[in-house]
Amino acid sequence: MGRTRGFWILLIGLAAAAGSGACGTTPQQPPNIILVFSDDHAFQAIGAYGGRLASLNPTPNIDRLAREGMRFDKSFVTNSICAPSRAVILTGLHSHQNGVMTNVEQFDGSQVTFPKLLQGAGYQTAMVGKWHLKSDPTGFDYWEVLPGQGVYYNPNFRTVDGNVRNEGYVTDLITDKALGWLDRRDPEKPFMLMYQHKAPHREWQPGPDHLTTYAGVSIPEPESLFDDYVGRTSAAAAQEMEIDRHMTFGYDLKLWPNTFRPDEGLNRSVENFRTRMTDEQRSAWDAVYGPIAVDFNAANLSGEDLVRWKYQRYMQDYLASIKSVDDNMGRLLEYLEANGLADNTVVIYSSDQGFYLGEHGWFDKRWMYEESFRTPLLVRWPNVVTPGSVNTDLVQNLDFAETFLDIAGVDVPAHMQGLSLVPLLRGQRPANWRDAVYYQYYEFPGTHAVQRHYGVRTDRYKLIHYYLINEWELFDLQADPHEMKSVYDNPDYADIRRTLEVRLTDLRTQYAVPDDSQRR
Ligand code: SGN
Ligand code: CA
Repeated sequence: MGRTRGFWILLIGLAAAAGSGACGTTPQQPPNIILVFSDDHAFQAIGAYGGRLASLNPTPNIDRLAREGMRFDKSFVTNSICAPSRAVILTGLHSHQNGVMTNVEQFDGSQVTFPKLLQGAGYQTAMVGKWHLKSDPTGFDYWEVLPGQGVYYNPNFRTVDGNVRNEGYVTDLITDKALGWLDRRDPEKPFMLMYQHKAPHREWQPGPDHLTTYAGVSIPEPESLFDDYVGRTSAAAAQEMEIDRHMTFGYDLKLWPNTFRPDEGLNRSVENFRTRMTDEQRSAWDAVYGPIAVDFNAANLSGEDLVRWKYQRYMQDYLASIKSVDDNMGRLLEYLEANGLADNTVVIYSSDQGFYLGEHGWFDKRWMYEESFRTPLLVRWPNVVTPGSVNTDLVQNLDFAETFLDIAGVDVPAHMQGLSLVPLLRGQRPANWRDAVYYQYYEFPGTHAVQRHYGVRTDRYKLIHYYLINEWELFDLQADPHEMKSVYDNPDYADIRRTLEVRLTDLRTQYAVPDDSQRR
């Protein structure tokens, strides 16, 4: 399966002889690949995607990938949660095939993964940062990962030599390690680096450089901040991810001392992570958060005013955490330029899934609704991707493995279930490109109480089945882009509903999805 260095020399020689080197330049070796991957980074919080936050939340370095590469606007996950998304990316298989259906299962690292195949083809491979798959990473020459979710300040990292505490802020440390590995690698061989942030995952702790970046900034609210969940199934109202009822004061909003809601308990307290900080980090932190708690206690808010205040605090910390991700993207891009690597390195930015920034009154993810089903995808591939291009085809994280193998010129195993995005990156849409994507979420009962569901999305419609309670939703995304009113029972949509039901059954057959209706 693997390809040798001799293969590459032959391939490059043939390409040069055929005059097919991209834009007349012949790369020295197969492209390097860097996947810059963050955790819970909503497309709504990336400048290049526009939207209500774009003007006050510039992400200039991440946006460079869109300006110099391709922005995918219909990029989806197969299962909107962390470990499953990562397992899908490594294997090119849906969750029911790779065995990681929820955050609970351990990844079976003996499976075929794209890093192993690249390694076999002569690539140097590395995995740095959030991993979350429990078993030791396989298929990497070098790995250094956060245990579990990791922490923001002074995190431990797991390595082959054990678990080591590092001093500093996690986003900066992960970048230091990624750039350190690039420095140490063999420059004669191509590389593939998975550079994966913890940020901006809950509990959204800003780094020392951005503690005050959004202080006092008023963030626009989404229209559905006070959603009443009418017009959808019982699942929407039964979740536990509301800013109002489920976001905690001590832990999420970092009020300290946590006098407002002592019932949240110590493990829900900012005190937990303050103790891990150095004296210097803690005084900088307290100088910002101390007065916020004092003002909050004095304001004595309730009802909608309280929800609005929580939303602002949440967003200020979430966006500030992203600032460090963006700064560090700047460091990476500068490094590539300074080291002559920019032209022959494909840089991809994505996240394990999207996130709710107050839409439907929520934080977190899990749903097949757009905010969490969609995930950012930006790809810079100099001399191949047209700068500033935008793609609106249906693509998924299921496609990453095949895409990376294709970029490297490595054969794609027949059992993988995605599609290579390389033709789309070249601006050549295959005539038979997929017309629908399949989704399934399994973690129920579980954190945030989102019902199990599967569904199909086409360019315009989305059909969702909450199969344990046998309730259905159908959305016309053109008429109702925010998915506020299901038209499942609307007779005007009867034909569309039937067509989608057939398409859903076909997809379940195509992907060999087993019946999950009895699982509890
Ligand atoms: C933690 C968070 C949840 C989050 C899950 C999964 N709670 O349990 O809010 O949904 O992780 O996130 S917390 O109290 O620990 O912050 S995932 O990105 O890893 O899937
Ligand atoms: Ca996540």
